[in-house]
Amino acid sequence: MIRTLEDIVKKAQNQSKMTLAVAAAQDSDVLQAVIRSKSQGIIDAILVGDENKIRKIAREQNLDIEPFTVVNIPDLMDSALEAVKMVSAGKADFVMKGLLDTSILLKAVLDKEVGLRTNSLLSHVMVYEIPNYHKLLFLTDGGMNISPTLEEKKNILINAIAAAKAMDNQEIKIACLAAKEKVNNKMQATLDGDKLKQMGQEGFFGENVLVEGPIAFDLAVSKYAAEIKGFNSPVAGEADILLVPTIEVGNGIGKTLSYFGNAKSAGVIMGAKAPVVLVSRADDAETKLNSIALGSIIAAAKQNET
Ligand code: COD
Repeated sequence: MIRTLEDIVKKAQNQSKMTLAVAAAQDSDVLQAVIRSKSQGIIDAILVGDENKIRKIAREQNLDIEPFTVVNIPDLMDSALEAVKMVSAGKADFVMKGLLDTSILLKAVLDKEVGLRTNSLLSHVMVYEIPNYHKLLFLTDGGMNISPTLEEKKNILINAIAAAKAMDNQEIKIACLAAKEKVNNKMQATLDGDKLKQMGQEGFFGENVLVEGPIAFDLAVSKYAAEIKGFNSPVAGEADILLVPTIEVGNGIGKTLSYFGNAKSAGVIMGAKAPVVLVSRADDAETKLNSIALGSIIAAAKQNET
């Protein structure tokens, strides 16, 4: 069972090597992560972006980018479109964000001609290794869907379940977060959590998937808190996936885990033809390497589906 981000890296090392297309690769941490991923046998890569800047960073920081093809496209939108096009054309298996705004890359991914759209909703999944939690915690969606409807939350869960399954999770426990466990008509998160739980009970999300909701953060991750509050659920203190009601909640929980909880993380967009590695510019090279490993496992899993 995969319990740490290191296990994810090991799994990626033991599968067939995927090719990564990096959009706007002129970023020191991105280049370092790509070089380390290559030297650890996880990926091959194509660097799309401002070639002068890419080579200058490599020279100044003594980074060996010789193993990689560099495609010179300085314009950010064009570089995102080209990286995405490489995946659509089968020249690469997945795509990663370099030094550009998230929304630019997402627009390229959603491009009707060259993008990676499917009939599914695209959504962001983060995976956290937290020192005082006993397993990996998946958090969704703190990166793409701004204020999802119930229907969108259902699809966000389908994507997160696929990510957890690709990490070999056999039984998946989902907490639909809200501020309390009782339904309150004025709190949309409680209404949606209740409906998603019902759908889970009806088997909508498949076998071995338990959905709890509405449920507050403390009860989702702490059996002690659940016991004290008399809340009985197999998901209490055992959540694998946290579904958040809005992007701000997801972003806030994620950043809190990283900055105050010493969590390590990896992140990816699910639901497209191939995974999109979406990391924050402030993330270090290790987080970027973890995300590349996560993306490569999901890329391989998607290819095995077809
Ligand atoms: N999945 C599938 N299709 C989508 C999705 C999605 N999640 N979002 C939009 N689309 C499709 C729509 O159906 C439509 O056909 C087209 O894309 C454009 O839709 P718009 O006009 O609603 O979308 P955009 O292009 O204005 O914005 C889409 C973004 C994903 C860029 C937008 O939702 C966004 O900026 N999200 C927040 C990203 C962000 O800033 N994250 C910050 C933390 S990292």
